[in-house]
Amino acid sequence: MSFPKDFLWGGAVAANQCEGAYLEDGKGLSVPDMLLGGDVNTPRTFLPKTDETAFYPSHEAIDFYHHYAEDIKLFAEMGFNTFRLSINWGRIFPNGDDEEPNEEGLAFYDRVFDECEKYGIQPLVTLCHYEIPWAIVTKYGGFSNRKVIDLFVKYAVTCFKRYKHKVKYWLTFNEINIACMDEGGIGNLYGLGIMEDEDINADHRIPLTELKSNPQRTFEALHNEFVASALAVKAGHEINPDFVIGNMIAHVTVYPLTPNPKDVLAAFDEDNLKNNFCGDIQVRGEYPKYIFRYFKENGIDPSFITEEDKKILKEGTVDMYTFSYYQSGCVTTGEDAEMTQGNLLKSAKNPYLKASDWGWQIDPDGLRYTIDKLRDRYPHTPLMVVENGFGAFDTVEEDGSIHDPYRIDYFRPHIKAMGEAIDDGAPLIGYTTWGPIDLVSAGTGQYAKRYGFIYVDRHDDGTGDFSRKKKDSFDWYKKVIASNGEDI
Ligand code: BGP
Repeated sequence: MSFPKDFLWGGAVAANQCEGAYLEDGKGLSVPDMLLGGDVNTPRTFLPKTDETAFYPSHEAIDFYHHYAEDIKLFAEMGFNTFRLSINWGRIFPNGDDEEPNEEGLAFYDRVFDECEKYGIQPLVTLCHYEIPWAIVTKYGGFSNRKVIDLFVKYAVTCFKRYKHKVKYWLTFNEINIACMDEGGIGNLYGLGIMEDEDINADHRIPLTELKSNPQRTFEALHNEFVASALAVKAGHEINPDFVIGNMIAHVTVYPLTPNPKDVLAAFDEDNLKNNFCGDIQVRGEYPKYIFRYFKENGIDPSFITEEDKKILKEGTVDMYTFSYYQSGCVTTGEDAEMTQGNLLKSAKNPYLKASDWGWQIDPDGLRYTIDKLRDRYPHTPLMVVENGFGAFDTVEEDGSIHDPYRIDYFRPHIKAMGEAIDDGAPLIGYTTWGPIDLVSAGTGQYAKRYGFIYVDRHDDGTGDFSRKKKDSFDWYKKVIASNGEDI
């Protein structure tokens, strides 16, 4: 098992899940600022700003905005040479369509990148990690409006120019394929900034999984996002030819539940729609043929793909393919299969796998299978796993220690699987675990679903003093990085 010498090791966070300070220094509201927390069985809910007493987890999150120096120091102690974070779009353009960017927002990320530089940590920056400014949702209808392409490109160019000498690695949209997953309107809102008027104007809580959606609007908006991403990639390369700009796909690996050829075909189709479609466009620069059958069978008129857009997609292909991997799922055409929860996707339960408390099926072999498949699909494109991790309840012992062997048990075989994939010839260049420090869950809005090597004293009832503590897994990951993946 041999990780390359210059392998990127680190962790990943998103601004809305860690920063807090949701209106500080000129920031405007972004989508997650409108969402309440749920629990292990209940998804996050949308509540228009009518209830001042409600608890919105992103408003304070883990207060990274004021703790970033302490946190980056801890990451450096673990040996990170990369740190994936997102810029909160609403810090830079509070209303999405402001003439001038917000200087205080820009200055915050200067401070963060300078702190990384102090320790030789390369930032890997996501431009949009579910953080579309709320005003873009209400005023423009999110990416269903072509004007938002220009707003995004202006934002991207502002960041590229400002941080040209501080950031080399960029990602355009986090999990762009969330729009193709079937959890109600959650993908529309998080990924595309679309919410139907009836939901925006509701006077009661709406679970994210019950938001309304309209497939024609979804795929048109997703197309606009592909165009925005491609234009940003092109502009980025003009600003600094050394930039490495990637896409980001939520990879929910699927298997047929049985050897019934009908299940095999159903899994193949699902893999194409949910995992491959967006990556194929962003890596190869054109719509794959299989999607037109799906469009036809689902009454989606593809006339939104113009000749000019096709040219833009070709000119804005990505330099690397990055993805999140947490679990796998099964697909079946049978009707009586037991279903399980998952990251964005409900799927049939795999009898060979265990699952987390949230029903996410644990499958390290699936990671090797996925990387090997991507190696063959995109033979000339470097790959990076930019999210992988285990959400769990943690307990703080009386002496302040936190024993989390279950987290190490999750990571160990996943890291091993990456090593095997590298031995199989995969061009894997880096790995950032999800949530190296506890943060707010994207799916449930919980604090109790903890991912970190670093514990944060903050709880779902709004208590806690935000202090940080190392868990047992902290020293374990430090050792893994120090040995370049040998000592696991
Ligand atoms: C991915 C998101 C992350 C992150 C992760 C874990 O889909 O990109 O933002 O949160 O999933 O999901 P959750 O927070 O719901 O446990």
